[in-house]
Amino acid sequence: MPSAPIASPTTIAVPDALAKDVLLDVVLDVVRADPLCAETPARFLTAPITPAPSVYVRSNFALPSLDATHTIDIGGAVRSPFAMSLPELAALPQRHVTVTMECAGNGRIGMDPVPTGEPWRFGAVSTTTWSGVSLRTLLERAGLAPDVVEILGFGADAGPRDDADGEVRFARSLPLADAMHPDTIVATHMAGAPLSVDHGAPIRLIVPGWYGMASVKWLARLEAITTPFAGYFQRQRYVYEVDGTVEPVRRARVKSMITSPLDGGSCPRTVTVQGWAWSGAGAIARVELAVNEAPVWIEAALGTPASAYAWMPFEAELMLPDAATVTLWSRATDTAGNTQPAQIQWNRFGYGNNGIRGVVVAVSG
Ligand SMILES: Nc1nc2c(c(=O)[nH]1)N[C@H]1C(S)=C(S)[C@@H](COP(=O)(O)O)O[C@H]1N2
Ligand SMILES: [Mo]
Repeated sequence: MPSAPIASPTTIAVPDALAKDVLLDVVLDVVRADPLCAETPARFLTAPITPAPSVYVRSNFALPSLDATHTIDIGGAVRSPFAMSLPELAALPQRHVTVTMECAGNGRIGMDPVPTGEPWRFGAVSTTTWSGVSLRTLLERAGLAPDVVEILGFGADAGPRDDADGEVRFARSLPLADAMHPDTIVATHMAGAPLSVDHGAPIRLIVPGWYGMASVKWLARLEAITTPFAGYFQRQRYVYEVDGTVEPVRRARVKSMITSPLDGGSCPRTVTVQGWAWSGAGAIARVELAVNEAPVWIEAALGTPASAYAWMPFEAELMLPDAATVTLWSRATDTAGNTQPAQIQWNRFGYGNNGIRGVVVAVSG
């Protein structure tokens, strides 16, 4: 039987502290060192598939160290609860999904005033291929009770929080329909290699289309539940809180990002502007570009995304005005009819900033 060994240390997790910092600075922009929260640097965001060492990392607590004997428990409102080992998972049919995953806090720094939380700029988004077993396969084997409404995933990580009593475990629930989608997977591999510790070794959930918090890392237990989960990371964090009303963060809002020319870089007056657009609510229908404050939006050409869950490439050749610097704007619309807003509604924890963003470039020649 094929086994799924734990990842050997990647460039992210080298033993020597100094070497780790040096390597990290090359492949990731570190937002917080411990636990690691780090963005994909802008120069790596031009690639359709993000180089594996530069896939962004977001961890709330100290990393649990799980070994190859780790098993996950599947239980709750099911006919036959069971535990599953890594070799058992590896023996089941494998599914590969190429996914653009974005942290709900990506772009928090662009909000005014900047809410509390990790000061993410614009690189907490990456695209890579995850491999594992459809969550559905495990749920069908367990036999769900007819009144199950959500599937709850527990991570093996926990820690104290300022606004909660005792230790809080990372746990998130998914509506049954999303949990049963064949492309929602219990993943053991990223970019063809066993998961690194930072990305949730040895097992994590991957939920295409949802902001990253749904993709529980270091998966320890799956529980079928008959009433909606109301835990800390479901009702106190990863919620849009506006004037005391709270709405859970779910699928990724429609968004776009100009990757070339680079924000803060330079380009000639005739320039091909390129970037990515994505949405958790459907495919991308349109991307438009604008220069400075001009009220004219120019339709960009769309390319072919790496998968139905991966960002859509766009590009347009523009003739820029004769000015020292210009601001380039992009605005995406998805097939569900959602368009990026000029101004997003501020929310307490700074999630879901999909407001139209301008990149500033110096014009040469
Ligand atoms: N157990 C656990 N799972 C977790 C988290 C965490 O802190 N603990 N962070 C979540 C968040 S907020 C995001 S954006 C993604 C990031 O996944 P990555 O670090 O592999 O990019 O993991 C999610 N899964
Ligand atoms: Mo996140």
